[in-house]
Amino acid sequence: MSVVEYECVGDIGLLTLNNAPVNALSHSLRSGIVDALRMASLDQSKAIIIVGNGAMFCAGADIKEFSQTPQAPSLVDVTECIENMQKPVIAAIHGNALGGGLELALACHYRCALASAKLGLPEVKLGILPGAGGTQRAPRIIGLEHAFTLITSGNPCKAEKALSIGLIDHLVEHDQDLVAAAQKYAQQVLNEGLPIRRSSQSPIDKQNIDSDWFDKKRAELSKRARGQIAPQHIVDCLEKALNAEFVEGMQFEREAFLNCVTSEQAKAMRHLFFAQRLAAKVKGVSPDTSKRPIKSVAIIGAGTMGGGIAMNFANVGIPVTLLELSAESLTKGLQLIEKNYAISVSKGRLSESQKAQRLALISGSTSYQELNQVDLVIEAVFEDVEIKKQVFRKLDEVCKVGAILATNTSYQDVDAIAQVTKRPQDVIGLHFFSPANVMKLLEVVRGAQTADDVITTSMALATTIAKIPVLSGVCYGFIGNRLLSVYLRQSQLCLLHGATPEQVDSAMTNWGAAMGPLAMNDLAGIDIGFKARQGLSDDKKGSPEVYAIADAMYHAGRLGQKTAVGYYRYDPETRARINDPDALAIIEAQSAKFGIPRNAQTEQEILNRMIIALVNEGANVLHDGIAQRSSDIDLVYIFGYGFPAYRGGPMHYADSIGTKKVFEMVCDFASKFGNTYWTPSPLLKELAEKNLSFSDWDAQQSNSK
Ligand code: T1G
Repeated sequence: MSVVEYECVGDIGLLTLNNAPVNALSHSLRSGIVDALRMASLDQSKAIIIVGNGAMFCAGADIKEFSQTPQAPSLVDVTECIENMQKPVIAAIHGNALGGGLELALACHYRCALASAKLGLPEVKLGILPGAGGTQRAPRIIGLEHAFTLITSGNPCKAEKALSIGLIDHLVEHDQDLVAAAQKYAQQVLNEGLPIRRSSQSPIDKQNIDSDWFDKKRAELSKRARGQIAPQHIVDCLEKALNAEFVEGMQFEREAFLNCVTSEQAKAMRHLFFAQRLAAKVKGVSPDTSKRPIKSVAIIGAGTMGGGIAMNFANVGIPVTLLELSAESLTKGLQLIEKNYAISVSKGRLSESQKAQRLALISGSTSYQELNQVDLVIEAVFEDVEIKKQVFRKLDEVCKVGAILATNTSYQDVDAIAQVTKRPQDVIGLHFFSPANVMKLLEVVRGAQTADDVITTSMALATTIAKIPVLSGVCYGFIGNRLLSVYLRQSQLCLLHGATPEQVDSAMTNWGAAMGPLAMNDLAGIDIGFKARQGLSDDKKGSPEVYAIADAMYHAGRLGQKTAVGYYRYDPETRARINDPDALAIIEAQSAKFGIPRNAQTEQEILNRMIIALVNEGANVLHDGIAQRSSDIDLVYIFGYGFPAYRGGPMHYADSIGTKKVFEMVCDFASKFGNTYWTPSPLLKELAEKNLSFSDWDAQQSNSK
């Protein structure tokens, strides 16, 4: 079956894109389109429709070809070929028209779409920009303001919105046959003698575009997309579109595109694109493994986490029962959920009726008996393993055969929890991140006896509730928190050795992290970390100086934002973070107490201590078989811990430095600070010696299965 099919039906030519699964514009598809258009230009057709076969119109350029030598015809050639046709060309869109797929449609003279279709230019999420005329045609069709939003957000817009901003010309109702409707629309274009409308020749509406419009947009993006290069290039391209001829604008866009696509940022974001698709695959478990139906869910504990978790299921139409010990705490929990939905309504992200629909799916209970028919239970009670075991004994008594029993623990031993039930094969960890209704990451923790269908059901369910699933084995803190503990430890040791809180945090935020470790501690509450450490065995706690500063903050009543003082002082009005000499005094006192000299540290050294420690522990997590692949660890840190996507995650960042260099850095730190906390991971050592990268290791592992 060829990737392009063309037939002339009456006087309408029908060109079908046929490159499953997403009609990615590979070289063969681009060539096929040009050949078919050449055919159409010579046959008796009076108009041509371009439509996609399968799930969607077109998902854009073939991302897999980015690292290959470009082959003609390019996508720009294809769009020129379409626009220069002497017969009206109409795009008939269903499913997704994204990136180059939408650029293809923008080169068409008219566009119609099914009401369920989505249209977008998501290139910025790959660290690039639309490279086939999107930055030049979009502003000519929908104006600069809408083009700016569409291209810099990268988020798709629904067909109805697309019609309202002029991105499409004709909406086809859900229940209609798209091709038939498009043929009828094409006939209407012909009958009404509508012109061949070439968007490259349309002027850009300058209304409301005052002289500093572009600079205002640049300033807005330097906040919203801090550290990213592509968004700034996009504004440059839009400015060129306004101030230059189309051909010159296309040339400018081409150069900007090439600049971005070869950048480290684009490589990092492409890595994440494919990492997300890989993460859902579980080694050793056949993708055909059956899945248990999840039509109803119960959450034990209506606290902040329980409420947020419940919202994820109600958001996708799955009824949820929230269980609490008392009616009072249940009411509190339900009120918090209502408040969260009300905030979404106030921000225009949700309609009142959607809010009502979702709240109607969330019910409360104080009786375990009422959970005897649910398909999945997620325990989200206080982080104490004995309390969790009590809950699981109860669930084991009341839940139906085949129900999945999950724990939202962030650290505890899932196997120990499973052991208190007579059905450990039905027990799994589903570790959500706070706020659970917002954070995209879901660590799926497979226990030693967790059944394959429980794993595949949980991985698929994560996608259903719009989460990114990452599979983890059982160890203290799983993937994310196990690495976090070595990262936070280094942040404390940097303070002891002479850094200030601001130096530690800005090392991470200047690297692109949303927040530094100490500001994060102040936000989460220094008491949380302190109490968690009390439950740790000495070997996990580490030597007394490691958390001496954090403990001193706790004992000084400096718990962070909740007490307006922690590693920083917080302005009572604005909550602005202020450097606090009192905090520094506490830090210096602990250095003195342990006889540790305070020396100046460069920002790079502070950054390296935290990131390289995290990478080294990442290698241990791979070596111990806790994580399936290094790209999974990258997803955990991007979608669970606010690491910058344009760095690709800690393991990808390590590959950009080179495992040999990373190994040497670990050894240097060991010689400088001792190897208590700087023992090179055996896997890191092996990769360095063999001059292999972590992604080489991933590939080897996936080939060895
Ligand atoms: N290129 C290559 N492969 C792609 C692809 C693409 N554009 N899109 C998807 N795939 C693969 C994907 O890896 C997976 O493979 C399979 O298709 C199904 O995808 C010049 C330069 C369309 C919303 O950013 O957002 O155009 O894992 O599991 O959940 O301006 O895929 O099965 O082997 O994601 O239903 C811009 C990217 C490109 C859209 C469907 N386009 N794709 O989601 O399926 S840059 C994008 C998506 C560009 C021009 C520039 C999603 C989807 P495998 P999937 P899905």
